[in-house]
Amino acid sequence: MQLFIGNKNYSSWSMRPWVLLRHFGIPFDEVMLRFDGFGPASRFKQAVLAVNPAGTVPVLRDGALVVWDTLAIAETLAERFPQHALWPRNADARARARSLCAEMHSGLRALRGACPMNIEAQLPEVGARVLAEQPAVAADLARITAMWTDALATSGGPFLFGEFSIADAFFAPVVARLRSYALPVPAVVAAYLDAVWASPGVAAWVAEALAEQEFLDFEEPYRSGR
Ligand SMILES: N[C@@H](CCC(=O)N[C@@H](CS)C(=O)NCC(=O)O)C(=O)O
Repeated sequence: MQLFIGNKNYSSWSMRPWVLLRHFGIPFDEVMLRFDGFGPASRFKQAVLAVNPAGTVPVLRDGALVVWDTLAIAETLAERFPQHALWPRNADARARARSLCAEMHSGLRALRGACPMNIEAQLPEVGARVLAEQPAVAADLARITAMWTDALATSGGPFLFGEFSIADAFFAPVVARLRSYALPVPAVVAAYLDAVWASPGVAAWVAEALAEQEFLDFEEPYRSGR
């Protein structure tokens, strides 16, 4: 199995399936398609289009089978590796976990737009400013806090549904954003951020993201250099 991904410091969608595979110890080969732009002439776009007609990472390839889009990849992995509880084993918890992932996948756009993932960056003043100036970002933060607080209260933690699952992998890039932009969260959510950051798949991704040391200006609305 090959997983095609983008730069670890920036590629929030790539992070999700990579973290999931690493957390559960599922073997795979990583293929890094470094971002050099997203235009049709970029090396990244040409390389990714050769694998995935949708032109995005992540992509899972196994022989002739190509699966793209994080939700489809997560579902495929859950089906292929039933020995691991990628989704919660309990049916109600699984349905709630799917709802959280679907909301993440299609929503929370204001936060995603204003606070792009940038694992190595520390931008607390930007976080304070966007929170004060953009009510939609504050609304997304309130929604995330409510979702997580509710799931953690029901499961008892330390992860959203007790043990680490696809839901935590889906929100790992949000955890990275809340940390980088120092967005304020209640204590129960702060403990969840720490649990996710310390979990093995996420910690491995973060270590490799920090080692990249590559500055991509088109991914950097707030910094002019490292
Ligand atoms: N809905 C897709 C989104 C994937 C996506 O947007 N990936 C970004 C990298 S994080 C990308 O490949 N962008 C290339 C482009 O926008 O042209 C998924 O869930 O996989």
